[in-house]
Amino acid sequence: MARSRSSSSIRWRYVNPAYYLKRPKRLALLFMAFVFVSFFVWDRQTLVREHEEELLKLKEEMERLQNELGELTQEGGVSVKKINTTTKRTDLTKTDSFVPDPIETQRREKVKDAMVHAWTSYEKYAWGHDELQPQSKNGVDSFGGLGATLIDSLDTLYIMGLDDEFQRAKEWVANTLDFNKNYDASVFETTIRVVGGLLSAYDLSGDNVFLEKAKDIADRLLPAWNTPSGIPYNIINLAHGNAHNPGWTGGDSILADSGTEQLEFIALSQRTGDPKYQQKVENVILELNKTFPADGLLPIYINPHRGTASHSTITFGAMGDSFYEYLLKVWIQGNKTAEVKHYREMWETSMKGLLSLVRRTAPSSFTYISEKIGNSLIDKMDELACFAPGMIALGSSGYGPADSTKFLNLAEELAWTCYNFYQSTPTKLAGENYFFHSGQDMSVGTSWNILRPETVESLFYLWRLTGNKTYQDWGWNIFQAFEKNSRVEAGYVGLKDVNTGVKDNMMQSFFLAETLKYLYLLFSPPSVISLDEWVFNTEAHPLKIVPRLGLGLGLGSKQHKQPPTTTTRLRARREGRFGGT
Ligand code: DMJ
Repeated sequence: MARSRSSSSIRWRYVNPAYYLKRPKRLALLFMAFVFVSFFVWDRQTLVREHEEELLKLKEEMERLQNELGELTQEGGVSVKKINTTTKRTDLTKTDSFVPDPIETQRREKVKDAMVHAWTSYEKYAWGHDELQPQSKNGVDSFGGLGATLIDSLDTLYIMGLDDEFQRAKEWVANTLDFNKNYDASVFETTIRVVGGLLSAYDLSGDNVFLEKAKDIADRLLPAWNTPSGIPYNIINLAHGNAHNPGWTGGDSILADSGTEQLEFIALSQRTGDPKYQQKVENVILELNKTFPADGLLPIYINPHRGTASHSTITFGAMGDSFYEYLLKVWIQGNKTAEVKHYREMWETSMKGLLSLVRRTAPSSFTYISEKIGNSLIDKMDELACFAPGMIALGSSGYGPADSTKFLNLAEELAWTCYNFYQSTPTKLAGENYFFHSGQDMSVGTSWNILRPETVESLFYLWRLTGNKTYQDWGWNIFQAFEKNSRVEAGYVGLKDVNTGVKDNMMQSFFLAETLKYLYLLFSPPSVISLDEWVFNTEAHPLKIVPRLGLGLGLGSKQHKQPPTTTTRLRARREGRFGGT
């Protein structure tokens, strides 16, 4: 009995703390064993949890890859991925931390009223036609009867929140729009207004009908690029696909008409997954790059057989303008990666050439961009070239600090000149072009005004990129001049003469697509169509910036890290100079 009691007490002594207090070595051993076991158990649990997370991730990755596999298209040996840009409507009501300014709000509403007036007049008198003639109250088909004003207006209606109007326009696109027209269409005009307008409506609304229609019309335009050099013919029959150049160019293609389809066709390839559109238009730039001059200035006529420039005018105005604009914007659309580096390089070369055309007037020292034939400069500037201040400002952030400031300053000086094209006339509306005679500052040449957007476009960019509200005030003054001189009972008209104010009978579709849109955005928060997320085509149709479809067409192939976005770099400048907005 005594023995059994003693063996049980021996067994239990190990759980008695007093036993260990007297034996510190054993206590230490016991502690180490405890730590080891705890760590082992904790480590196992962590591993299991990590494996579970890893498995979940792998499962998600597998699902994503399976989805992508379904979307992969094989064409011409090139694997391409359709990029899903619009799974839902774009929400334009997010305005971040923007504090609404009552004056801006009031001005924005006035511009919206103008759009309602223009649109309802078009709906009433010219529905489905290309353009409205407001004085005679009828429609005309200046672009082959493709509903140019209607398509040009889709995104403006959407951005302004005119939802019922947008719906009615969409129904027309879905049910009535027919591109099978025996009509010789301008490849350029049809691309920037119709392909651009439809793609923008698709990006904003996510409605597939717009993408299908964009593909339909682009397929009809594509044979225009089947030339020996790949530089397109500028006119094509929409029903039969016969392409040619206008007689008055002597068989040549026009620079702007040939180099202003890149944004739209690249966007179409991204959204359909079909590389053929992108290939055609990117090849044009590669071809022009082969003989690109040292000053980056191309004459306005290009021979489509040889792919080289013919002796003709060099200008940032009519027939040259948007070629330079698209060099910069394709670089932005391509996320500024190595694959699109040659676009930026070509653009920077052209900007050196632009600097060589810059002159100043006397006595007021207005900065302007002259034109050139051979070695002779011509002291003339089109209002059309007033897109350049906006373009230069947009591209300025891609330079180092010194050049960035230099180009932004140039953009601001040019915008001042363009604003004065308006301010210097009795109607306060700009003429079509200006001459700069010695000692006389500026004088109107061709004196009509057809509701063009270029100056307000530049004011929009400069306001967005500098935060200087002066640009809003200038835009407001121009808007008021349109209201005073161009608003009539059934829409808006141009002026035959900005000196007399005599009216014409045409509401250009770009007034709704561009002029009113840029004015509306000039008085909207910068997050509405942010320049970090969208790029505007030359008809002011915003296209969403999405990952580039790699076709290996670029001169460089390696992707590099994306540089800071335009607005992030310039926001810092804006906060320094103007105390933030
Ligand atoms: C528009 O169709 C486009 O902006 C084009 O690039 C130039 N001309 C008109 C507006 O003036």
